[in-house]
Amino acid sequence: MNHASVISLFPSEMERCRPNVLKIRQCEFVDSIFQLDKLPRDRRPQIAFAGRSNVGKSTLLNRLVGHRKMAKVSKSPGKTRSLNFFLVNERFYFVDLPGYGYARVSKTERAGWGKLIEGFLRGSENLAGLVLLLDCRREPTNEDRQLLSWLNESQLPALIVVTKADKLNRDKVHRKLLQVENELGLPSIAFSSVSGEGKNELLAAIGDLITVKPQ
Ligand SMILES: Nc1nc2c(ncn2[C@@H]2O[C@H](COP(=O)(O)OP(=O)(O)O)[C@@H](O)[C@H]2O)c(=O)[nH]1
Ligand SMILES: [Mg+2]
Repeated sequence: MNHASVISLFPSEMERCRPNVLKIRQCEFVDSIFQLDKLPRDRRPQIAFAGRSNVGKSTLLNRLVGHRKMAKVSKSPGKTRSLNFFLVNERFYFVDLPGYGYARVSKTERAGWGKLIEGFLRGSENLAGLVLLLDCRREPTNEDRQLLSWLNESQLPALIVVTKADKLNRDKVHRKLLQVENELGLPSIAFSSVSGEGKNELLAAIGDLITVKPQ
């Protein structure tokens, strides 16, 4: 049985096998970056979160850190176009990347974000991995695949979070996880910010990403 099926059938069993679930004690907004030369200079590892707009990224981040402050910052005017850095437990950063896939954004603006995200995923020395969010009812887009290919050049790990898992029955969610794993070749976790499903699993996976980052 592969990873995805274990998770979706026996989440509590899985969580018992992962005693090192990361506990988020503290999370503070540090900076919004519009240019790559302004990245934080310290060596603490960074975990990036990406996904098309409306995928549930703000809601997931709130759920992970346990309060609303984080996504409030990320939603404030101007900061939806920047890389937003949050220091967690004074130990590592969560980096909230701009959502993509908006029809209303101009081509020029989109190209600008693309460059920023591409530069970051290809070049950030302290990036430890990417969490890519996909809506359980949608297919991965070209932009989703593009992000993964930029990251791949740096040979950094990524994992997929299939969001809004409460919108489908268990069987369909399970099939979606398998489909995503097959298509993208990455581990996937089902997540619902309504039920809290997947939260501990995701925290454990993030804990692994931070720990395995070579120095
Ligand atoms: N049912 C359900 N709705 C969700 C979930 N996560 C987010 N949403 C809803 O999806 C919409 C977009 O969420 P948001 O977090 O703002 O998406 P973002 O644009 O990726 O930051 C909002 O109406 C949320 O309430 C979830 O796990 N389950
Ligand atoms: Mg958002």
